[in-house]
Amino acid sequence: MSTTAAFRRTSGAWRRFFSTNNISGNPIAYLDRVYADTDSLARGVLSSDRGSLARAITLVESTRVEHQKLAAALLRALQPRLRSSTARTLRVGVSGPPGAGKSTLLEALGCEYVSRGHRVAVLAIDPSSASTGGAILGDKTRMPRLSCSPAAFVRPTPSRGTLGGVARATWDAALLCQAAGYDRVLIETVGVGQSETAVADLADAFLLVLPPAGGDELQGIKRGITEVADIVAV
Ligand SMILES: Nc1nc2c(ncn2[C@@H]2O[C@H](COP(=O)(O)OP(=O)(O)O)[C@@H](O)[C@H]2O)c(=O)[nH]1
Ligand SMILES: [Mg+2]
Repeated sequence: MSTTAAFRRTSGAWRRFFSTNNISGNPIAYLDRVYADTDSLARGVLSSDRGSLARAITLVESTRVEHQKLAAALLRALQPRLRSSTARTLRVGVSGPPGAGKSTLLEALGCEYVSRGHRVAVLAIDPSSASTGGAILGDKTRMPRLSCSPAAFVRPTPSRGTLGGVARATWDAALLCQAAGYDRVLIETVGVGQSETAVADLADAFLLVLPPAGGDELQGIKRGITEVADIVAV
């Protein structure tokens, strides 16, 4: 279904959305402009426009088939920038059980990177509720200073039931941040157990955050998530 057809199907709700959010012009044209014109979206991402980056991430996260085609076209358009920026971009994956202090640590790490002149993107993946499908996307509230920094972009993302602690589109979202000129991409997973190591595959460095008093020395040398960690923070 095209964007326009989708709009017509749900036009009542969308019309209310456009009128209450004061978006002028033809709403159908607005939707087409935002999501179908991948060229201008790509230009927005390349010029580090936050709004364009946010919309581009929404596009790659979408499960609709036509959005996935547009997302692929968008990433193709960004290829030259991605090739030239890979060497200076560092992706750090951060994992650990819920409440271990991942978001708090990322706030400190991100602010330190910003003070050293880096541009920092944080992709914080929040658990989606198994019963309602919703997510509270609360990690951003743990990063009050970083969220307000002009050199940082903090994006909470619902996990939507993907296992391994990362969302399906996290890899693409990290590439978009890289294309937008963020040279430090920090990925916080949903709180994971012992064997969810997916984020280690998509990051250059994997930081495991563990709460203290989690067991003896044997716990530390058990196979699983500790095995793939580059750094363990307690
Ligand atoms: N005592 C103590 N509390 C911490 C530390 N780091 C984080 N916390 C607290 O632990 C709670 C969970 O932190 P959060 O960063 O949201 O954990 P996450 O779920 O792993 O992202 C919060 O109330 C933090 O204030 C720490 O180093 N020491
Ligand atoms: Mg967190």
